[in-house]
Amino acid sequence: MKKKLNIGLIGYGFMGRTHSNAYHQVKHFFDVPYDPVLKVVCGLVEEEAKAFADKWEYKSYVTDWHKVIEDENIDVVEICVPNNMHAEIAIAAAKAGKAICCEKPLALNVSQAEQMVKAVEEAGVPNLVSFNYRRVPAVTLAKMLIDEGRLGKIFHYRANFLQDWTISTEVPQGGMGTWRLDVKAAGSGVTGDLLAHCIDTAMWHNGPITDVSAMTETFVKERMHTETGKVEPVGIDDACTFICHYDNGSLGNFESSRYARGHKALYTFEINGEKASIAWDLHDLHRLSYFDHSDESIVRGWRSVHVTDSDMPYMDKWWVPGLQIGYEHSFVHQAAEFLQSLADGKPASPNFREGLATQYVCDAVLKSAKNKKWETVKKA
Ligand code: SOE
Repeated sequence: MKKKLNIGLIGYGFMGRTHSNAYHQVKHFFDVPYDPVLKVVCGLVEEEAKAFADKWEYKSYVTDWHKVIEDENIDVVEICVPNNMHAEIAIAAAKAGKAICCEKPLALNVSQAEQMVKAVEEAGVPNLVSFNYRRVPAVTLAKMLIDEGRLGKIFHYRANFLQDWTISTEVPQGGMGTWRLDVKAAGSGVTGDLLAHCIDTAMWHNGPITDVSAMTETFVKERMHTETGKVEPVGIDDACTFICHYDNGSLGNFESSRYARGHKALYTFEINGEKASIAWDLHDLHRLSYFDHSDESIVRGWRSVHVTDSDMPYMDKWWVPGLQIGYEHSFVHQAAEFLQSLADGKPASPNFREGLATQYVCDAVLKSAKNKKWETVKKA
C-alpha cells in the first residue's frame, strides 16, 4: 500500500478542476510514490464548495482557507485562487510546513513573489508553480532536442499567446471568471496571465532573459466592476508586445493580446537554431514541427512530428502510438513530477524561485512599457 498524501485545494474555479482531475488520474496512469487523497476543498460560497466537493469526491469542504492550513492532516496545499491571494496563503502554508503547488503567475507583483520564495526556502518546504505547458509532451520534447544540441546555437526564440474573449465592452471586471480583468486581483493583464506561460517555457528552453523593451495597450479603458456595481477604470494591459535579449546571445520577441479576433488560446513558439528549428502550436498540441538542415536537400522540409510514440515524453503512460492526449494531461504530468519530487526529496520544477525569475521578466516588461525604455531583468 502506498503512503496516502492528503491534498487541500483552495479555489474551485477552472484551475481547481484541472488540479483535481490531475490528482484523480495520476495514480491510474503513472507509477507514483504516493496515493493522493482529495481531502478538503475550500471555496467562498458554501453551496458551491459543497457541490464541488461532491462532484470531485473531496472528503470535506470549508469556506475559510485558514482551516486548510491549520489542518495537520493536510500534506499538500494547492493554491488555485486569484493572484492577489497567492502570497498570504503560500506564506501561511510554508510556515505550517506544507508542500505547496501554486497557480501561475507566482504572485501579484515582485515584492510578494520575493516574500513567497523567502518563506518556502526558510521553511524548507517543497514548492511548485503550475506552469503546466512545460508538461505538454511536445513542449518537453522540444526541451530534450535543444538540450541534446540538435539546434546548435540558438538565434531566435519567439512566442505568442493570443485570445479574443475580452473584446466586448460588456465584459465586466472583477468577480468569478473575470477577476483576470481587475488589476487589484490579477496584478497585470496579458503579461502575467498569458505571457508568463511563454516566458517560463522560453527560459526553460533557452535560458535567462537579459533585458526587455515593451509596449502595452489597454483598449477598453473602463468596465463595470462586478463587486462595486460601478463603471471603473481598467488597470490591466489588454495587449503586450516585447522584444528581448537572452543571456546566450539570442533574440526574442513575444506578443500577447486578448483582442486577436478569431484566436481562443493560440499559444505558439518558434525557435531557430544554426542546425535546426522547432515550432509548436497549442491548438495542435500533440504535434511538434521540426526542420533539420542536415536532411538531404531533395527531401528537406518542415516535419510534423506526431508526439504519440512510447519513446516520446510521458507517452508510454497513455494509450498506443497514434492516439493523442490533450490539455488536461499536462496537469496530470505535472502532478506525477511533483509527487516523484516529494518522494525523492528533490526540488520540483518550476519552483517558486523559477516563478520569481518569470515575475522579474514580467515586471521589467511592464516597467519598460511605462517608461518607454529598455529595462534590465533582475536575476532570481
Ligand atoms: C486565461 O483565459 C487563461 O485561462 C489563463 O489564465 C491560463 O493560464 C491559460 O492557460 C489559458 O488562458
